[in-house]
Amino acid sequence: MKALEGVRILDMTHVQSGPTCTQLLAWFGADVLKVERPGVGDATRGQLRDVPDADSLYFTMLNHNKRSITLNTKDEKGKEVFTRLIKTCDVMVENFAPGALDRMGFSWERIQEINPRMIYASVKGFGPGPYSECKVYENVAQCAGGSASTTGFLDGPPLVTGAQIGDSGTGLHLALGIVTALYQREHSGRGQRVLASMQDGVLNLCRVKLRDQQRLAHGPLKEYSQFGEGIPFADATPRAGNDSGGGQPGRILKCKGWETDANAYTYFITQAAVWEKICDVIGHPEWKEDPDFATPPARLPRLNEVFGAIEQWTMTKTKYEVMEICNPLDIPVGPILSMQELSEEPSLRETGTIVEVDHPTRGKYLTVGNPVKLSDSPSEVSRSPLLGEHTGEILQEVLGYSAEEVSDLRDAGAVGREDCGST
Ligand code: CAO
Repeated sequence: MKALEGVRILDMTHVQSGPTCTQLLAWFGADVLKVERPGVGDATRGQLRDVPDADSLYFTMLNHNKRSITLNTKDEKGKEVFTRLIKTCDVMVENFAPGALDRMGFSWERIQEINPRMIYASVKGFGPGPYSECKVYENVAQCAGGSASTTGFLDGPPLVTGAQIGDSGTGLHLALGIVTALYQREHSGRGQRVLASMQDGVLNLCRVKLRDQQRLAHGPLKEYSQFGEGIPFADATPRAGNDSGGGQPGRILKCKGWETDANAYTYFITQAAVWEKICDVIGHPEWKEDPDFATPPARLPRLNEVFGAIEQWTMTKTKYEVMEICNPLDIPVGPILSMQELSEEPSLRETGTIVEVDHPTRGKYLTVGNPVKLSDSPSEVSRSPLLGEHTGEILQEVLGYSAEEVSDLRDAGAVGREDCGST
């Protein structure tokens, strides 16, 4: 048994945020039925293609362990099929532009009429308010959720981060909302509406910056490098480069080979508890007793000097040597790992965090597996479905249509011709 076995998901998601959520639910064992427009499908199937005529990595890496049915939900016969899917499923997930499901004729009220136990979960760019009707993509969410204004260097423009905190981050939030609603349904017997907005999701992940916004009212942020550099703080939480966000100052420092290797760097944290060991390692044992360096408050105005000295040491070592020396001493450091290094890391393959998948039209490729490991519900990654691959199977086995009825639906254009399958 998988944790979510028996839970059936009506997956109306596309692009990244919604598909991340339903992929997670599929990894936990839910039966995810991905509904796609006949002949078109999720737009990401054709975006950033690297292999001609094969589903893109963008699509495959977000849609593992799902079944695909092509269905025109704007066609009258298609709507009948869609209604039967709503009756049969436990959860419906969508991330269309605001109002798309209502325009199809499936408002929350209508969905409740069809299936009062249905959990109807949505990702939207913004929650209720002035921007609720806006279409939103990843970087817009990063900007609107506070991430961009607090990322980058003080003397540079706002920056977006490569981590997809707006899309995949909100997908994670939504998945939590869905399983929580499923749990409540055990007691209430009723479904409910679940909304995760991308702005809310990003802001939730940026909460330490909202913390700092309020601390600013009580004085400068002493752990920010600009404090030691004598640069006054303005009214809003500033960009802090690679400064550590917590109370233990840290920075990215050069390592041996940095001149030619873009990732020959380490993150180094001067945790107070191991300060004396750091002094010994970097060859400054005198700092242990020096009142200018011996205590965390004394060091805060001198972080440039402190990290300058540590970098003189890290530049004599590779990022892996820094790790090997510091780890046994409990000094928190971390190498800057490239995607190439991560994809070749054996331990990540062993845990299923990175897996190789075979696909009938594109061949073998790497993807991330489930980042959340359950001891009683291990996740196996199976390839993403071809467009409409399971249309016939879902219509007959899940919804109980006869082979003849399936042919009629196909001839009427309510479902796609891609399916073939058992029909
Ligand atoms: N049959 C018939 N019609 C279908 C269908 C089906 N199976 N599936 C989708 N459609 C229709 C929808 O009904 C909608 O039609 P209308 O505009 O006439 O109502 C249309 O296809 C697609 O809707 P969309 O506006 O959502 O698509 P888009 O490409 O223009 O916008 C996006 C994409 C992501 C900007 C928008 O969906 C959005 O803002 N979503 C919410 C926020 C979000 O999730 N963003 C993250 C995306 S990942 O970066």
